Amino acid sequence: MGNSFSNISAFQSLHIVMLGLDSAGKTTVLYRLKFNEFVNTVPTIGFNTEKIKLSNGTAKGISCHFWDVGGQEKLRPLWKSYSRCTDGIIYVVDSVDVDRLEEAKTELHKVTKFAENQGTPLLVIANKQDLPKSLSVADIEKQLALQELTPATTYHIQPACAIIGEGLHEGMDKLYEMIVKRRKSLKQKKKR
Ligand SMILES: Nc1nc2c(ncn2[C@@H]2O[C@H](COP(=O)(O)OP(=O)(O)OP(=O)(O)O)[C@@H](O)[C@H]2O)c(=O)[nH]1
Ligand SMILES: [Mg+2]
Repeated sequence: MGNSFSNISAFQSLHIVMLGLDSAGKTTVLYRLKFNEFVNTVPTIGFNTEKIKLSNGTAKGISCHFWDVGGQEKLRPLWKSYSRCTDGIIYVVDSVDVDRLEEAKTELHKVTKFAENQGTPLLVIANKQDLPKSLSVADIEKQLALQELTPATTYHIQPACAIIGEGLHEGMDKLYEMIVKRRKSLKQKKKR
């Protein structure tokens, strides 16, 4: 019981919101995690929600309540209310959609600036790494200016392919670690 993750299993499910431009692969990630297989998607109008018990890695057995919100421009105003007071934010990026990386950056920085999202751990999924010409994680990190996010934002960027699920569990482990750390430091601050 001595490991640093044992505490959180007593928590109710983690509340995770998944955001990103349309066609980045959010819904593919969601159903890959849920069913452990590829599910063909259609563009999300509104949102999808699933309760998923993670089946791998250090976060194995942890229940997560995912909210996957559509990324089309007309739906982005919804992001604010869906991301409010979540335990973690997943931001999915299409690693070959170079022309829209600037747009992805603007939308991400907007989300992390909302007062309610201050300090919420962020997992950036650099998706579609199976495709030729996909940008490297280092390039995406730079183009999204992740190091310029509000100082309170802890983040991890994870290369992934949602089609086969590669990288998703590693990413979830990192997000989970960040959530545990944040909860611990909030608890300590309360004690003082
Ligand atoms: N090659 C490749 N295609 C992917 C990957 N992940 C998703 N896709 C494809 O990308 C397209 C869009 O995926 P979705 O999961 O529907 O994208 P979304 O982010 O949910 O889009 P919205 O619902 O419109 O916001 C689909 O054709 C997926 O099959 C991946 O890792 N590699
Ligand atoms: Mg979708």
